[in-house]
Amino acid sequence: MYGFLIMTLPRLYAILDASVFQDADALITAAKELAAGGVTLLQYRNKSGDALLMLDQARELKWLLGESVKLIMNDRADLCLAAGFDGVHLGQDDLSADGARSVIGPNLMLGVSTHNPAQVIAADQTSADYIAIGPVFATSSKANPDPVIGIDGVRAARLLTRKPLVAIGGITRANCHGVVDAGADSVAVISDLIWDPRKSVEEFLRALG
Ligand code: TZP
Ligand code: MG
Repeated sequence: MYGFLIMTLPRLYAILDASVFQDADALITAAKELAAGGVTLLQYRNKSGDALLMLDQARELKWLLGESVKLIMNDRADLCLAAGFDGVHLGQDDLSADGARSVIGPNLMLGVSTHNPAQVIAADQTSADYIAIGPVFATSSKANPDPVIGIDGVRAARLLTRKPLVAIGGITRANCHGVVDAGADSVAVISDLIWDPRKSVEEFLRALG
């Protein structure tokens, strides 16, 4: 978006982490339930390193949900394009934001994970469309997570960027309201959407409304 068009993110940003599910059927079932509950922004996260499997699952998600849900590929700009996704989400160890931008072009969505104020300031200078900050609370969904930043970390990040801010890490139906109060535009969630995804999404949307 290159600084002239600030997009609006939905309050809830669901993350479908392949490692949580026993098989592809379970993953696809969960994705459909998330969409049925009202999810409109969904990240596909698969840390297996199996690009063939990722592309296969991503294409199925696109075919099933592509009309109603914006789909974001974690880590891989190439697979974002190959699957016809709407954007890519990068960590600090992935391709740089501007490198990924040159792969995906000007129109697809680009997000960057940050974990401290210096990273927020750096990401703010890039062509990223949104900045994720976290972990806000303790999380067991990420290997070797950075230190927890707490609600105060969200507040600090809010002061450092005008880009849409996504809070992530340990966010639940019970604590999401406080995270948005601290300045997050959206909350990204893995674990608190796993059990009964449709009901969980509905409760998140009520809590965030
Ligand atoms: N990045 C920072 S925390 C996190 C990622 C991918 C995991 C979020 O998962 P959960 O289960 O919602 O804490
Ligand atoms: Mg990554």
